[in-house]
Amino acid sequence: MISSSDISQAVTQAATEAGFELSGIASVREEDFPELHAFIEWVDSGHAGEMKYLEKRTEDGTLKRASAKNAAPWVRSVIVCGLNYNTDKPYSTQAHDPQRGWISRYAWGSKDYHHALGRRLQQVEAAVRHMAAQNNLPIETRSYVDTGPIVERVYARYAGLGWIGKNTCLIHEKLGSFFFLGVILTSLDLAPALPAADRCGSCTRCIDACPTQAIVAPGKLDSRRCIAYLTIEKRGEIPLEFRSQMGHHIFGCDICQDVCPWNNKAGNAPFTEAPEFQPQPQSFHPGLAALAEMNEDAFRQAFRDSPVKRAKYAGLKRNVAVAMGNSGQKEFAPHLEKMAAEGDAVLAEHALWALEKLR
Ligand code: B12
Ligand code: SF4
Ligand code: SF4
Repeated sequence: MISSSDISQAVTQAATEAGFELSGIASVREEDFPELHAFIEWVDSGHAGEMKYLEKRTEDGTLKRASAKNAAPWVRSVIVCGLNYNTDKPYSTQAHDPQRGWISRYAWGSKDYHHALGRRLQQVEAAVRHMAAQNNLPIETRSYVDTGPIVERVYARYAGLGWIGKNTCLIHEKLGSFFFLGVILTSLDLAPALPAADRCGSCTRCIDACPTQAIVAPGKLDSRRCIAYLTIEKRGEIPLEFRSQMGHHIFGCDICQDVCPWNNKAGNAPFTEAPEFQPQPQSFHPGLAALAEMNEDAFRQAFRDSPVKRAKYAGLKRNVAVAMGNSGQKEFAPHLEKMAAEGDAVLAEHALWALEKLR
């Protein structure tokens, strides 16, 4: 009879073979996870903004994400895997070319991370199912990369992959925080890992560096103020109070990770060799003028397999207009005038704001 620790070891081996740098197992003793209670308070305080999918409820009115059992009543353990996406390119805090916009580090690759992780997670899932079959163990599994109602960082913490930093990112003491998470829910009762110790200490660099004061308390982020939310998730108008602070950001934001000592220590934040995450020219620090001139077909073509498509054509153009306004480059005026005349009322309003700012 195979033991729970044999299975845990086999999971680690399968995850390593699939290319994951990190893996671990969390229990679903969620009554012991205070972060899930914090999630409920977070939603109730309105911090999710327009991301209504985070607020979905079960029939009895509880938040779906408050427990993995709402997604799969049979779940006994959660396997969590981490995949490094860091590459050998500067941080946003080191890039100052006013002609260019900043796309967040996680979106530079040739493939969307859902695809890159999903493919590897399926490999781990197949290995676990195979092992269960060989040992006549009945098994159910289901894997998610952002695609299920699971607060992934909480399970990652209890699976020992790292601690949740004051910037709310999961941090590993060697890998830093530039890695994605994927989870496999399983009906097997596996031995859980020990959670990693919190190593933020007295540091507050992320809180101090956030341009929009979105980290309202350690480990608590008000999405409505976060540039990642404003540039990716928010449709329609970006509130005026945040536009100037958005700087050169046109998709996502890395500042609270770029300043984190765990991504800056010598020997930390190693580079990935995964082919899917190697930076593509259209995504790494792209020229703003070329993006302003892009039509919808060119946008679809350039970002077909990239996370950038989530912002949609209208959203990216809107963000480009704001970055142009913040650039101080008067030569962008003709591009902005053209955007103001494209027939999209939201884009026109942002382009006019930018023209005014440049004047
Ligand atoms: C919604 C979402 C967002 C939103 C909200 C982010 C947020 N911090 O809540 C927005 C659009 C802003 C966003 C931005 C980003 N995201 Co995002 N996002 C998600 C998503 C889909 C859900 C997260 C969620 O439930 N948020 C709600 C909050 C409450 O949960 P949480 O942040 O996990 O917070 C827990 C801790 O803060 C904890 N906690 C920790 N310490 C403490 C201390 C105290 C005292 C208390 C009370 C609580 C507490 O309590 C919370 C749980 O209740 C997850 C995928 C998933 N299904 O989990 C990806 C995910 C979190 N995102 C990810 C990434 C990569 C990003 C960006 C880096 C992308 C970018 N560069 O633009 C930024 C990072 C910004 C940041 N500082 O978090 C990765 C994170 C990987 C990692 N190493 O941490 C995830 C896991 C996706 C993935 N599968 O890899 N994201
Ligand atoms: S991602 Fe940017 S805007 Fe959001 S909390 Fe971090 S530094 Fe602030
Ligand atoms: S910058 Fe400092 S406080 Fe913020 S997550 Fe990193 S170590 Fe923690």
